[in-house]
Amino acid sequence: MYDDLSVEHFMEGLIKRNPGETEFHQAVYEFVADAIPFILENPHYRKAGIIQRMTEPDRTIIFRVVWEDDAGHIRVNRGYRVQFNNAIGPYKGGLRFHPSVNLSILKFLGFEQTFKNSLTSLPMGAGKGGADFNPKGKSDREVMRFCQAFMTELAFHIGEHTDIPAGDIGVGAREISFLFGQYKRLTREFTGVLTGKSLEFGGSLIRTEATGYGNAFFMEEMLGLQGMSISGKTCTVSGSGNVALYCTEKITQLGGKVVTLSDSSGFIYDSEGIDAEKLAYVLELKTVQRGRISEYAKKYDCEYYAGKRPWGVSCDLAFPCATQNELEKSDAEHLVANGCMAVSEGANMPSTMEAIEVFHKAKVLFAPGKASNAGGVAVSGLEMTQNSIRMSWGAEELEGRLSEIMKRIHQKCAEHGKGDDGYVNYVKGANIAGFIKVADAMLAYGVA
Ligand code: NDP
Ligand code: 2IT
Repeated sequence: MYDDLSVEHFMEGLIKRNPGETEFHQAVYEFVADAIPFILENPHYRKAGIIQRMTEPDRTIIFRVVWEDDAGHIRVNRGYRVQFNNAIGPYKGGLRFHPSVNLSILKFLGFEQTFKNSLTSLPMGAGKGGADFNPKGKSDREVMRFCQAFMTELAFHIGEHTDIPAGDIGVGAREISFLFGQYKRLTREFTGVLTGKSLEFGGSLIRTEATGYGNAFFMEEMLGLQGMSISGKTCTVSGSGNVALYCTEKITQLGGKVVTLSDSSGFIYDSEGIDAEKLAYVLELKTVQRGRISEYAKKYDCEYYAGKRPWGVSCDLAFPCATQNELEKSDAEHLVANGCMAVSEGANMPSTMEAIEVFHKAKVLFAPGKASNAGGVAVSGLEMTQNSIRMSWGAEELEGRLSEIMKRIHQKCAEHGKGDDGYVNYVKGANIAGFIKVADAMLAYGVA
């Protein structure tokens, strides 16, 4: 069965077994392109069928979610939890509420989470879940009823020692509160079963900021290795959600200038930079008013490009922080042509494979999300620890730990990804470093 372990042959089989799951195929391909050559050099992994086991989730749970909207209409959505791998800890990963959610997207996210969580050095396995529910335009009460219905089924499958979900696209503090409240009611237990909770009921300081801050820290590390820093650099950021906004905040604190933000309708270009005051406005616009980024352009009298992404804007550094496949080959070519020197992914798999190839060829520093956005789940891990010991750490301590974790992840990637010419292939580094810990744990368990 494992005689021909070539990337092409392996992918052929995977595509056959998972028809139509294009995002999952993409995430696996990006991984096995590095992992298979490494396995061929380390035959004990090959004999144990590790790569075949790692690409098959432990289980996928799919369920009906029924709820009533404000008009009294009965609505039906599909809920999911993909429990991908618990070799190194309980399943851990976010929940996404977005109309595009399907099994392929959640399998790609759960698969990536395996290596991301491994890279954090914390004991966390990998899972991902969500629903094809669209929170946009829904009232708070509708979102509450949906979350309660969703958790009524999900509660059977999760627990503080088995599976600990958190937020992702469309799932923020409001949704986590409704979900946690329902879990608590159903089980009559107060346990740290979700992370990203509010501070009043077991949440951790810095969790909200962690993914975006961590992404900026990772960029600072990549540049540091080359004797450079974020200070004084012009930066493009996509998205205007949790990750994008806190990434913007940290870039600004580190002396960089962020000139773009976006949402699914278009992007704004503010050549003067998005300072702390403007950022406070966007946070309020997005989390309280739940408005569109075009409002920013009206308020601050800058340019708005409907239906476009920000990658044509000239910049030194780029931070894709919205969603998968939002940065394609032609976008990468524009960035390179305009002098962009480094890209750090805040989102999961925002760059297509062809775009990554362009960056690698041009020797642009490129950090894949599984390394550079790991700060979010890392602080989720710290939230779990604080819940277990019934303590809360201060913001300074947590930000210090986050910064240390991002430094260590960077070191591991550099160790496994450095080429003869000194250029670090961070994709390879993250894949190999993330793989080893999970693979060795799986080997230790024997055939299972
Ligand atoms: P939010 O829901 O807070 O924000 C998402 C942002 O991305 C919004 O600006 C949204 O615009 C935009 N967006 C979503 N879908 C699309 C699309 N199809 N096309 C264009 N823009 C889109 O999510 P997060 O900030 O939490 O997540 C952003 C990314 O970061 C995701 O890839 C997520 O998986 C990843 N991530 C998140 C972590 C976290 O801790 N939250 C941790 C690690 C990674 P609009 O409002 O118009 O939809
Ligand atoms: O993609 C991710 O790492 C997240 N959405 C965060 C997961 C978590 O458990 O905090």
